[in-house]
Amino acid sequence: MHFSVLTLFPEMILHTMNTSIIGRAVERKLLSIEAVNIRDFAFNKHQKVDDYTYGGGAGMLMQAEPVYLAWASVAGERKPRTIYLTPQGKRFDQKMAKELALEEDLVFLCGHYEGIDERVLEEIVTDQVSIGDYVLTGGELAAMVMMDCIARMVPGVLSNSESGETESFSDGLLEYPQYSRPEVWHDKSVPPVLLSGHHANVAAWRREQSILRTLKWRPDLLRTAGLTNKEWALIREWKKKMKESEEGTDSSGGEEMV
Ligand code: 6GU
Repeated sequence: MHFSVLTLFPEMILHTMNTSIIGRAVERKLLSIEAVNIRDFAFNKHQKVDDYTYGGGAGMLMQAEPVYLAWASVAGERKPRTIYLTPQGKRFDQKMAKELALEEDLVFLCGHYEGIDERVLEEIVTDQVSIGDYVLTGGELAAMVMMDCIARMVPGVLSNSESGETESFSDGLLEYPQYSRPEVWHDKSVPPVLLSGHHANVAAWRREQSILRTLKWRPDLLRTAGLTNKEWALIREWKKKMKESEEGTDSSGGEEMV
């Protein structure tokens, strides 16, 4: 898989993406990442890439021509999937990542200032994407979030032990808590079921913990998580207990909820 990033800060991309698991994948040639400096395509005296907006208003806009030429330098004859990172875009999620991971080539366009001249976006951009409802100073961090997420789906990028099968969202639920040695740390013990060696009980406990966490932190995910009737009944019971402990009417003090 090949990523091209059109940016005013290529070193920000290269430095980060050549680190850790993604860096290892680049070294092993499962992945290649190219950062193209848009400023190299500003053929004016001061290599200026921005200008005032027509119609007035605060802030500067990235101009169409250098963005277009930077894109043309990587696009060649093909028209690769070209993603513009913007808070106005469609929200990025695991499903979109899965779909984009099927592409051979992806181009990421990172804007700065108040954005980019609309005319060049119309000509080169196939997808406008946002990584969440907040505003960043530029598209680079958002592009790197997307690349990290997409790259880990490329076969061979993750080792078996890093494989994503049981992680959050693969079954539509948040991940269960995990523990490693020592067995007791800061007076906190590992939940006994995990030491029991009873695989079915461990699996049942983990599933229950996943559902409980999802109920607490991301209840919006429950509806589409494919829960059984028994699990929905459990949720109703937990909710009742949570409500009781909030109201202070629970004699047990809600201890078993934690
Ligand atoms: Cl994709 N870009 C910028 N600049 N800000 C964002 C974003 C993207 N997603 C959320 N905030």
